[in-house]
Amino acid sequence: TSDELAARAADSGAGATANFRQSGKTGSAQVDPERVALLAGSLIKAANDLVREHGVSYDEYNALKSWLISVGEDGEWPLFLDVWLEHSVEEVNTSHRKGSKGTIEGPYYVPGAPEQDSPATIPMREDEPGTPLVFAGQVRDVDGTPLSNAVVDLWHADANGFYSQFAPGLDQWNLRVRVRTDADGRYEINTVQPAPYQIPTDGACGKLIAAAGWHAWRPAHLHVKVEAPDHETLTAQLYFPGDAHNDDDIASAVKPELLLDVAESEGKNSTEYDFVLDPV
Ligand code: MBD
Ligand code: FE
Repeated sequence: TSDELAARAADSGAGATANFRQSGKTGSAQVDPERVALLAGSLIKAANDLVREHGVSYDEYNALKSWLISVGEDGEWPLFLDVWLEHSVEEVNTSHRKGSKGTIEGPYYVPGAPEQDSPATIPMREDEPGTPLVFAGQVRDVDGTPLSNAVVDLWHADANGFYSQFAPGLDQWNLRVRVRTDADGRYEINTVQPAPYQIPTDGACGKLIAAAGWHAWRPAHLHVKVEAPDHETLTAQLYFPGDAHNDDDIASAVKPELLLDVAESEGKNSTEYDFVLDPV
């Protein structure tokens, strides 16, 4: 029903906003005033140039004003920014790396998931829907040394496309885990296949998508943060071959290096993916 959809958009938006406020990333006071003047000035100039270039009408200006107000009311600033801007921020800030490619974090990471040694089974419901998936591989330094003291922090949507803590009715750490690599730097995690993710359609972002005639989908993905002492933390997402949205992700966060190679056998999927971390 539309009530259920409304509850979902409100839940995930408010949840993502509260999650960001708690995250310790809200240090805007630390940005150098010269950079604020440069960046805010550039953004304002770009918007004014656009008004002149496209001859923006008062109806369009008021539609923009109304929509921007609703983005905040719906709690969707984290969603909006992570979908339409974070990919460039990620690109600019990881271009020096020699190790594995990463991609955006998105709005639904929560630190502090339960820790397990490898091989591990992610917290899930007894009747968790979806095809079982074994996600395994090795974590190494750029010189090839296996990293035995690394952690693979994995989080993903369930087979209905919902993230725990951002949709009602799911345990706090459902499909969220931190797995320590073994003596050979290897990890193995038993989980289930995530579903493709659709941006909530009834919030401000969904209304923009509908008004522009775009689609609201991200391809199915696993999120990871791979951490090891004295190494840069790698934030990545891994995608499944054949997904209809690998080529037109609304969040522009797919890279060819992030496509998994998945083997299927007796109704179970398995995949191997190695991570290479840059030294700090
Ligand atoms: C997601 O699951 C996600 O990963 C991003 C980047 C944006 C919205 C939902
Ligand atoms: Fe996601």
